[in-house]
Amino acid sequence: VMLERDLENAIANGQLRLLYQPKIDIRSRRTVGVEALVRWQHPLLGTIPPLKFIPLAEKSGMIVPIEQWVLRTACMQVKQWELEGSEVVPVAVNISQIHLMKPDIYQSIIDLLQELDFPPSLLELEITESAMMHNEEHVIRILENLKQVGVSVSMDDFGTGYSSLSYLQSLPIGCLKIDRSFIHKMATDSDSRAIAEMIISMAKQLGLDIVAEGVETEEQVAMLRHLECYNAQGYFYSKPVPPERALQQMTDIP
Ligand code: G
Ligand code: G
Ligand code: MN
Ligand code: NA
Repeated sequence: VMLERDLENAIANGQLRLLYQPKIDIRSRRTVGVEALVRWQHPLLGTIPPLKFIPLAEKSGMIVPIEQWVLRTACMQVKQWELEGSEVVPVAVNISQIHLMKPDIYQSIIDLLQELDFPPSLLELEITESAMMHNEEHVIRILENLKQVGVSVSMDDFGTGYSSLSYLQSLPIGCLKIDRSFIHKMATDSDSRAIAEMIISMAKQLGLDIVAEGVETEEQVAMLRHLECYNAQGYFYSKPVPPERALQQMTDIP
């Protein structure tokens, strides 16, 4: 309860910050996008990870203002990086199911993009497979509207949510992110490798981009290359880092 009250003031008190994890093209090793990940700097408890406070925020409804803050901050950061001489790459923001279900989510994103004069094509939303499976009509309508204006949507943690193939086909998404559990076990477990392989070939058939999550080893990179999955995210390349470090990674020639 105390933590919940603290969370209500976290935005106003400037206690939230964003880290950015690059998405890498494994062929060129260049950053092709970044994912914004929120952290809560609690004055007494130190850094509280999202796995602890996101569920709390979802229960209290605080998740909506938090993710609005994340969206605004991430878009402003991209403009800032551009001012600092970086090539711009799209920024991805995680959107929770609670937020996705808000009737006005589309309009609030449009309003923000207009206010910041931010190119919609540089914003990507990551929505978990399970979050997309509630109120399918609403989800499809929102995603279609977003696609119309150029905001792209990725399905996060794909492979863990049991969505049907026909639903997947009906969703206007641009990208599947293969859940890191499959990538983690890929080298040692032939079933996980088979699942990853199947997801990759299915994504290709459906014309979807694909990102492998949680890539930690050279061996996994080699397997992904063999499967012709060229986008990866994970500790092998970089953990989530502060904006200055992310800028460095984007401007470094690998
Ligand atoms: O960064 P870290 O590995 O600690 O993130 C843990 C989980 O928290 C991940 O599943 C990530 O998607 C989620 N997360 C991070 N930032 C946000 C956010 O702004 N909104 C939502 N819904 N989830 C987030
Ligand atoms: O659920 P989502 O994909 O949004 O979670 C992203 C989080 O996953 C990141 O914030 C990060 O902390 C975590 N993560 C990123 N790369 C790796 C990795 O290589 N290994 C593990 N175990 N976790 C990772
Ligand atoms: Mn994500
Ligand atoms: Na994920």
